[in-house]
Amino acid sequence: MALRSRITSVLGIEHPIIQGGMAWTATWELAAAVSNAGGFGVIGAGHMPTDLLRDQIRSAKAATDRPFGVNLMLLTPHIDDLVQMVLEEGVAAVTTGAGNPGKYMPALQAKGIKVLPIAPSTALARRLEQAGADAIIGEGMEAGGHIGELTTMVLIPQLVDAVSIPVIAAGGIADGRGVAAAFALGADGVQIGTRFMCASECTIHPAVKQRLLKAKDRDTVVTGYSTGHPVRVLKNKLSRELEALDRANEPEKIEAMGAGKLALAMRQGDCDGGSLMAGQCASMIDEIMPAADIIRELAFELMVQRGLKDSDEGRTISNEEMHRRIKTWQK
Ligand code: TUI
Repeated sequence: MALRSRITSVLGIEHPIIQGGMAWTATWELAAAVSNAGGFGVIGAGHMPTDLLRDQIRSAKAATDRPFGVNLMLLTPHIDDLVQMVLEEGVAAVTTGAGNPGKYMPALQAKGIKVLPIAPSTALARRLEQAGADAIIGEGMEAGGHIGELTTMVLIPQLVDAVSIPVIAAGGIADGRGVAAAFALGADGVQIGTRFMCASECTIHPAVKQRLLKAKDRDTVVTGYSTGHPVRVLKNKLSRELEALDRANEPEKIEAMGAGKLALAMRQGDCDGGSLMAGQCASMIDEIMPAADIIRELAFELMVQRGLKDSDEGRTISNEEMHRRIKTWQK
């Protein structure tokens, strides 16, 4: 069962599901598994050295014939080198976070690389559309890691009204109900991060996966507001220390204390001293399963939510047809 939308055509994928390109978390193993299952796998570059990201891209290419992408975190100091290397290696698409990728867009697109920037506001989305973005990923503040101010529920419909390119909804989506809700808000697809942290193929430390499985609804907190780069994490010893520094308005100390802490959690499994970046929907995850099963489950739940039967339309239905049916039901 698959739902076609504008984004499945743009990216050449089966399901309108993009995997979040999480730094120190979304390595080639996860990206290849998601792409092999018909979604869009994304390697998270974060602060990764250029040669390591090059190796990651080559490993993903060896593991899948399907399209996959790279997420570039624009705050990283060697971003120009990373872009240059991505231009040399080639990937199907680049997603970007934490800034405006406008100046890199012409070169990437000249190589046939689609650009899908993450935008937390309508103003930035409009600028990115004018700069030629292929789609916009609207990320609500339910998401993990570095976040904007608006919730997914409020951001997505406004983005859909503000731009005419496809909008991907991100932040707080962990199951088929969330995917269906994103489509109801007018999105053409979803980006899912936290749920894929609990994919079998995700290479983060097993201790972090166990923390995610144990998380309850109020177990995340946003730290670092005083730095201008607020970050959502699972509550732990580090987050409490960072909160105290936030209250004391000590942004430099927060930056210093946060350095290297994401890798400490994700790679070494330090769940007290490390930064456990994760979205609010961590509490909705109760099982570690292969990425292909996650995608199958999301696609099935989406179809159930939308009242489709397996036999409908040769098991595939377009977004336009879905909207036509919804209108028919309403009459
Ligand atoms: O980028 C993310 N999530 C991230 S990046 C990251 S690594 C990091 N670590 C410490 C501090 C900062 C980052 C962990 N999680 N999500 C996408 C996202 N992009 N969220 C918010 C934004 C964003 C913010 C401002 C995008 C564009 C933007 O533009 C400002 C402007 O107008 O240039």
